[in-house]
Amino acid sequence: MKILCKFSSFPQFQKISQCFHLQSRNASGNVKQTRSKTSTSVASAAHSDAIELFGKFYSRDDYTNVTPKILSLVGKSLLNQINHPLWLIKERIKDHFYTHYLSRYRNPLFSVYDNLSPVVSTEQNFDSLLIPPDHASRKKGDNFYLNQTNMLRAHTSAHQRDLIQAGLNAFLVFGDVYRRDEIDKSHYPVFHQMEGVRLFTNHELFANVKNGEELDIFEKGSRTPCKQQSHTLEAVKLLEFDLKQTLNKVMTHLFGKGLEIRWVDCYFPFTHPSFEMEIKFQGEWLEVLGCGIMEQQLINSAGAQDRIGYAFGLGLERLAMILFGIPDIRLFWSEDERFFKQFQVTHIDQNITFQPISKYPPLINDISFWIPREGYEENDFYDLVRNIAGDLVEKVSLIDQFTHPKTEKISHCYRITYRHMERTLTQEEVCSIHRAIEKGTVEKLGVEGRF
Ligand code: FA5
Ligand code: MG
Repeated sequence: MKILCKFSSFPQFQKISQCFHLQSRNASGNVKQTRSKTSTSVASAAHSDAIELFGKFYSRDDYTNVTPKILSLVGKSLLNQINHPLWLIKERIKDHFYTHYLSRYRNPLFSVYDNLSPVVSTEQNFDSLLIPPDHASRKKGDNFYLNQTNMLRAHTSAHQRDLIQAGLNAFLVFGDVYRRDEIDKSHYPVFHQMEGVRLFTNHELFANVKNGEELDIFEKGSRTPCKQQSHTLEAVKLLEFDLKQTLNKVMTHLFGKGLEIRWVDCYFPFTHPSFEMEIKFQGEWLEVLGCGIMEQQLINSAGAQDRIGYAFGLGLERLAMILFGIPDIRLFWSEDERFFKQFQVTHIDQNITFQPISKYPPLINDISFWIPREGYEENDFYDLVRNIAGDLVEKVSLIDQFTHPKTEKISHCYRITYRHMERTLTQEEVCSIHRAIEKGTVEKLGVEGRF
């Protein structure tokens, strides 16, 4: 394993604790320790005008929209809890990269980070990736901001530029990421991603190609102060091939052969071309990762202008759900022993046959209201529901909306499915939660109830 001591003087790297997984398993994949207790919260709201996270204070402003519920999940570090399914999938992916990708000196090619702080600047999360200032992905409605300049990372891509700048050519970053999103069995406001980046020099890219020494990664003479260097077609094609092959191999390592996958063209502002991989799961195509050839301007801004490369971001819950047959994304946050016991392995490659904890019956309640003429965001409602009902909510869906022909007021009707993962809910319990949601929508979102 590569340990990045040379970067320890950089403040942003001080939280790296690579020793954790050294203790957790030896080189042949045998697991030595048992699962540690869930860590306590690292957030404190002691200061009402500031949020404290990992011992630092962030003053609130009109951008602050992070909720107490979300803050209570920061620092849970599911990825580092031995025998958690996300830890297991991380270990299997690391093992694959450590075994199959070696440097000239037979060291692992990819350096691995799994403890970078999820608190990043908006500059890291967006600007460092050349995401334009007015891009939709910056919306307050989609992200958890601590204040105008700091946020909980929305993706592990937030670390790309810094790690390239620190001198790395190949790395993997595992981390928790935070998004205000819809609520259903495959979406949760906190989930986990693995970022991968690999850069190549001219020589490295074409080393195994016939007459490779005659090929170039950059078009000749095309770099001017106004125009960035452009890639040659052969370089892009080779990179795309290597990228897709690398990711196909990860999937074969995790799932074996016979998995149904497909590649879909898509768009990310910081990669071109870009792709997503989808896997057939329970009869539907589920997107599991995004990837692409990195924009040269991004690589240049990190001081690696002699190299080109690609990046990828995997959704770890989605992979674990498919691999172990976990039916609902909320289960990853369960503290139920019956869930964890099933992932206790003595070797990371041990087969797991997950027995779903029997599903308890759902209770369904609808809520309708007139939305205010301005300033209403659907994600505000989803957050409110999550804050009040927590993990008792399985799904919230907008089932009806209409505009009153005379007043032009808009009405929304949402269906809330309540279900406890570990027991049957009573009608009274759900009723009182539902009433609290009704009250909250009126008080906090300024809607006019139709209850
Ligand atoms: C991204 O986050 C890009 N940063 C990925 C990337 C990296 C592209 C490097 C190019 C280069 P996206 O929003 O699609 O992309 O998320 C990546 C994966 O995270 C998805 O494919 C999905 O598997 C998972 N994911 C996204 N949203 C959620 C969610 N709310 N809950 C669980 N998993 C999610
Ligand atoms: Mg995507």
